[in-house]
Amino acid sequence: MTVLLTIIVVALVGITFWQMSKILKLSQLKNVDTSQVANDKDNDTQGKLMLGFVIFIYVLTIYCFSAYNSFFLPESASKHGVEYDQLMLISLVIIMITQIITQGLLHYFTFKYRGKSTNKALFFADNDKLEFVWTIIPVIVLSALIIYGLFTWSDIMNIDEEDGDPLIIELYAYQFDWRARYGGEDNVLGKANVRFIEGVNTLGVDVSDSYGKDDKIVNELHLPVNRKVIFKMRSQDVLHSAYMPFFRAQMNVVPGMITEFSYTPTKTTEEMRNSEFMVEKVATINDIRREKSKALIAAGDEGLETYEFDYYLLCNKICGASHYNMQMKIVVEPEEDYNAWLKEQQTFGEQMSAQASN
Ligand SMILES: [Cu+2]
Repeated sequence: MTVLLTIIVVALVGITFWQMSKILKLSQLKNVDTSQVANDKDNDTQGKLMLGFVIFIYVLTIYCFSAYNSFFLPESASKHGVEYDQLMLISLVIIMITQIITQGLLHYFTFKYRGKSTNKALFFADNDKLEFVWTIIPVIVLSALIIYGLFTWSDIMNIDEEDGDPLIIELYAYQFDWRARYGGEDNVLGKANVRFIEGVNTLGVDVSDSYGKDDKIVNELHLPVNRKVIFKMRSQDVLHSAYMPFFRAQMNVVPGMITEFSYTPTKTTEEMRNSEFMVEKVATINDIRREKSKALIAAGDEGLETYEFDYYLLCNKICGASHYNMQMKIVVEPEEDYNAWLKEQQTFGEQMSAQASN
């Protein structure tokens, strides 16, 4: 009954507004300009709106840069990341300067030369010199940017396994977790295929391949600082993406093929934790957590733990329900610590014989 009454009331209010608008229209008929052609007043309003719009965009840009600059990533923790950041910065600065000037001019002139019935447009055919200038400048600037970008890209993407003594690690993705496989003593990964997955052999390592026996499969990625790492990526099920923002690294992980990415970490986890950027950031996060804990404890729940920074390998492709939680901790440490950690890990051969004896 209440619903029916509400509907009737809403309908009646609607009809009232409709009738009132008709009366208003009729009463104003003499003063309203119904012409489709813009008059001076229309042009004046549009001109002022254009100017207002560009000012709004500038203010918004300045606000966003100052309010959100704490969300920028800190200095890169990998060697190639420095090049990558420089390319990004140069492109961004050139684009920003160009767009600030051109958008400003575009909107200002729209305002300045807004239509007036007393004005007459100047007939202007063309100007070769002017056209030459505004064609050649973008050509030179864009070519320089593209060539610079191409060189940086091939520098980062060309993986040379012969160069130095790179560490070979397999990153294995599945819904919804990661595993890392180290080549063992020989630094050579045994062959693998998802068809071999059985029991403890969750990565499908080929048991008949002798290179696989000393491989080590772990769920925490440890990297020695300043040594080049080549990641060979494999997916068990769907498309994933290995994302390591602090190292400026991202690569799709595709079922049925091996994708590669390589970088040299230059900052240990400890160094990153002690950097000015991170100390400040962690302090802010912990302030927020402390405030939230107060509310939680008051409601009878447990408070939040104190946050400590760690590098993470994240999945950056929406791969299913628990995609948001698909992550693996990365520990970058001095060579000795890395060697000590690796020594403690069980080899694939040991895992298989443990399964057999069970
Ligand atoms: Cu994923």
